Amino acid sequence: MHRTRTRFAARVNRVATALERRGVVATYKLHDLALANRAARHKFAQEPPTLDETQQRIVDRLDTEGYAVVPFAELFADPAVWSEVEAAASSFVAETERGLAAEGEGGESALKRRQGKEFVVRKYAYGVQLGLGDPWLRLGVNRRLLDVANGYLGMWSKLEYVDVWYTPPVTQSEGERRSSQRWHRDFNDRHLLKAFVYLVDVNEDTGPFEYVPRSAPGGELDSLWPWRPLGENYPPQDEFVERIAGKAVTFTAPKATIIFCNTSGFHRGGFATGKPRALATFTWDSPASLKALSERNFTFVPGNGAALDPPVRYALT
Ligand SMILES: O=C(O)CCC(=O)C(=O)O
Repeated sequence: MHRTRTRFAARVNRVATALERRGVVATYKLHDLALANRAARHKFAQEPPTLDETQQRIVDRLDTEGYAVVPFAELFADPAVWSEVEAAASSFVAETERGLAAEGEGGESALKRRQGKEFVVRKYAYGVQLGLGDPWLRLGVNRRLLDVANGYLGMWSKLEYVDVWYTPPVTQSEGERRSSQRWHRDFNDRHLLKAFVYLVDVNEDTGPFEYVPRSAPGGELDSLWPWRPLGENYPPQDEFVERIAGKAVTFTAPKATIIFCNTSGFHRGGFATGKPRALATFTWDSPASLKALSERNFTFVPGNGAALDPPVRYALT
């Protein structure tokens, strides 16, 4: 009796989960084709960003390869922008290293980690309230970046994620790559752009980001374990490595480099073996993603009522 009931419950659960998955996929497709993304594309067509030569070069490269790399100073001519980023990065790194030292001595810390990705210490993780007084949020909607995101996605995008990550080198006992250190496609959206801003020099033993060019939807490698809403996004790693046969690019680069990437294509990173890695990361995606597939990691708290540029307001709300 107990076995029968248990089997029945498991079946109900499976059916419910399958129905729920189908609902999520249908909602995503509907918003992509007809509702939210259509409105976002219309806004973009009515008020497209004016890109300068550097921004246009980034968008063109994203269009063909799915990634683009640019020194921070090339996109932000005003050195004060980097100074502010550097100061905020130093205090996050110092705070994190104090917390890690305390943990090493058996003490407690307030460091933020996520289950399954404990190897990364995060400044914000999820559920944080941010206003434009926050330097990282301000950077995520700075028009130098936001206009690239919107120009590439061909719509007014949503800023979905903003955070700063510190990845200490793996210990001997951790050994193997886990989670996003393995090759995968991001689940969030097919209309997806991430930026990684390196806050330290990143070489082979600092856990560089890696990417397979042209593997995002629309690229010539998109049929390789293709992106699907709620699809299987971690392929068998051995087979994957055999099939991409040296096509991946490894982003070793100095501090103050920005890597833009459509991470619905294949990527991995953060497997630091020698030195800690620190970076800021931003995700812009389509409103359809927020309706069905993803969750923002922050809530925007408007400030003193100063008017925001329409694309900035759209990105934050
Ligand atoms: O940490 C990295 O370099 C990779 C991160 C990643 O896989 C992601 O943000 O989707």
